[in-house]
Amino acid sequence: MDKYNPNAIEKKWQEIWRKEKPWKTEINEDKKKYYILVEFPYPSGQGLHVGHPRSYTALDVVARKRRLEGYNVLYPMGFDAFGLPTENYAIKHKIHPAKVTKANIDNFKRQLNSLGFSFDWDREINTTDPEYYKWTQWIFLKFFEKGLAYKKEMPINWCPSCKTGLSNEEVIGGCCERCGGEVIHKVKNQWMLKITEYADRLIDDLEEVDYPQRVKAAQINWIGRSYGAEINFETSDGGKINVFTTRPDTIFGVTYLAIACEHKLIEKNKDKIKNYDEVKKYIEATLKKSDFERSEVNKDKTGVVLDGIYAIHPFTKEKLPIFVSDYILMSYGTGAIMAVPCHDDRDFAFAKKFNMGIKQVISGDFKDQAITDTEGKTLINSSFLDGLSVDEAKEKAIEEIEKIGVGKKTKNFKLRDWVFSRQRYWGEPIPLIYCEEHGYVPVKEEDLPLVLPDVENYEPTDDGESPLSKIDSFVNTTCPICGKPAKRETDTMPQWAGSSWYYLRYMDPHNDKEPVSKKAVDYYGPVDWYNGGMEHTTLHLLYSRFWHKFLYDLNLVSTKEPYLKRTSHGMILGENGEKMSKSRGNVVNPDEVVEKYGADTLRCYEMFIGDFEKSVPWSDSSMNGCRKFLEKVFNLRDIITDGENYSEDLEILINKTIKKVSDDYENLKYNTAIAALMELLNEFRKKDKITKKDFSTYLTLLYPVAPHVTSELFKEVFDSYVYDEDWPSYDENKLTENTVTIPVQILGKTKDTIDVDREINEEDLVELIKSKDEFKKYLEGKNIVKVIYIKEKIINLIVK
Ligand code: ANZ
Repeated sequence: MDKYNPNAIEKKWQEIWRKEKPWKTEINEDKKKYYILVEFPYPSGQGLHVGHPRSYTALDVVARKRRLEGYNVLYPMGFDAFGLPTENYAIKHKIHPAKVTKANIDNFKRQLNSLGFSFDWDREINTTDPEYYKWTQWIFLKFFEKGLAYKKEMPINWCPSCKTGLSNEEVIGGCCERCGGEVIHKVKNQWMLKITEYADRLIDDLEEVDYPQRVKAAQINWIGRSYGAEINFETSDGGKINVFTTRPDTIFGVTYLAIACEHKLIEKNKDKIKNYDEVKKYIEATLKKSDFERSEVNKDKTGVVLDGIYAIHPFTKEKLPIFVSDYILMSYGTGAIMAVPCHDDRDFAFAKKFNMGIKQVISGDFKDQAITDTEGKTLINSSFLDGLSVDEAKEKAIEEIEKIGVGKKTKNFKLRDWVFSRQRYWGEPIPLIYCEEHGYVPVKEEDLPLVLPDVENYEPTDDGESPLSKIDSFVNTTCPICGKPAKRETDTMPQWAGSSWYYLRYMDPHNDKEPVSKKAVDYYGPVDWYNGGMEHTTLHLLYSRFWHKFLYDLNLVSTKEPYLKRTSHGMILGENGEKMSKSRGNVVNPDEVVEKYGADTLRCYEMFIGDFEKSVPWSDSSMNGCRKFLEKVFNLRDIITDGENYSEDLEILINKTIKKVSDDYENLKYNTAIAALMELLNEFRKKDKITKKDFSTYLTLLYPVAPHVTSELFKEVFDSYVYDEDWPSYDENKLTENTVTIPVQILGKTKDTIDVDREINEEDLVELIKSKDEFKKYLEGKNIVKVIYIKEKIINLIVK
């Protein structure tokens, strides 16, 4: 008896798969397709993280199962390789980022292959490959053509240490997502993508897809659609302040107005504002802060009243003070608010500090806190709104506001347009040329890809311009329209660009005529199942849905949504329960795990350690448990017997296990599927035999999780490939035992139990009880006057 030797087995099978390409996918109209996608990795210098295989194994299980179910499965892999970490590493070590990327990808590929994933490597993509980013640039030019890419001078988030602009999404708590340094504001001319044009559809079409509720909610919140009103308040200087509110119902609770520092009213009234110097000082101090700091709810409220002007309430004609305050953002709504201290927390805090009036207009017990809960409340102190519910009052207030011509109903979004420029080297060059006469002109399609020039120096510049701006041979060109000297755009695209459409390229990766053919999209699209991290819920998922909808409008894809179903895995943490990181010294290296335990054990372990959607700490002892389990599977071949040897209970357990494993693999319950397989294994070992048929079924069920060892055993015993099998089916009628054990009561007291056929009727059951010695003594000479039988559960005989 030879011992389980995973290293030898795994190398052997990986070599077979590399040569025979059993996972290669081709369009086949006679077969139903199933497209399975996992988020492609960023090939960092650290190599594969043990967290990566959690997602990849889970969907590898699904991919392998689907193939046995007869589907034509597309399960591709690639690399999202542009971006800052590589560029920063390259700068530090003075190696070209392209070289760093190539080395990292080679290492990642080696590691992925050592885990035996069934990817179709013939479809591998790499976002930094000019053959790929040619089409990323092409799509950008479509945005430009349609007026959805535009240049705008705007304050951007600027990371002084990375020397680059960041999107709002990349600023976490006022700091750079990449380096953790503080982010400041800087005004720059930036390329923008008009994602806001798709805001409604990005919310409404979520109804069509199967995403976890928390993912949908995160997208909806991020887009932040709200309905409200814009209301004009006349000002004492004869002008107007237009405020945005989601609560027009509270119009009679207004006690002051507040405007953002950038609001144009201030400059306009320079001469009328008596304390202009004080106001100006306040504004200067505020502009240094980030939006994040300014809008923090709990922070101490600050502001300055505009002394010398006031606003007039549109209904009561009351005079209302106007403040400038940092909690009003210029980028949201109209940059001005009507403050209702009694029903808004921030206004309440502000009013307390500045001694403003507080007017209650929504019913409820008002104490030392704003009443923000509107559930079941009605309007008070509000003239024509009195007695209405909040929803009714919103409608009625808007009606009246529109009637007297001081405002209108509006829809507002929190979502901003997407800052699409980066002043960095390692990204897709934006393919535009600036001509004095013709403005921005697209690079001709036949001149794409616009390849990143090979340069010596790709360090960012201190003035915030892209390193490309220093390369004269790149910058100086001619206008595609008039042929006169012109200059190239030198900004590059953000890291999110390449991943916004990669799932389409996998369908047709070698197409040199278009990003993807309609034929391929119609066959493979949309993605049936997409798994990825929760951290990509608001960024990547939103961006790629936006690009997809844009391509849908261009009739390049046929469905509104790119992904039918989305799931998310929890993270794998260090053994101490903290995030794995180099600095904590708790990183587990998958190479060492594969070396020590084998890839099948690692796969099994990653699927077994707990609820797939929750984070779990790494555990060496569970690794050992999984390894022991596979050893026992390996040794099953020593107890194979010819012929049938069924006991009813084993047959039922097998059918039950097939059902459970089949269902669990579909529902992210990999851990309980494996537990069921462990239980069945123990049953075979107890019996000390397993039939060939059961052995085949068992290996097939385990194959998606542990493909190497099951392929080996299957080939040895049946001389064929386990992956040529059909997925096992079960017999509906054999899921439960036919015999049940029923307690028998006489006059309500349990005397003993009886084993009977599940389907026995009451009459036969009573006869059977009467015939049994253990009950005879209670029944002799007595009459059964009543029988209470609860099917399969209990029987009670009433005797006299
Ligand atoms: C009056 C009011 C009364 C408000 C009330 C709220 C509660 P959401 O719901 O998040 O969209 N607001 C409007 N523009 C603002 C800006 N530029 N900066 C800071 N705050 C702004 O928020 C909408 C509410 O936020 C608006 O409705 C406005 O305050 C405030 F009981 O108007 B509300």
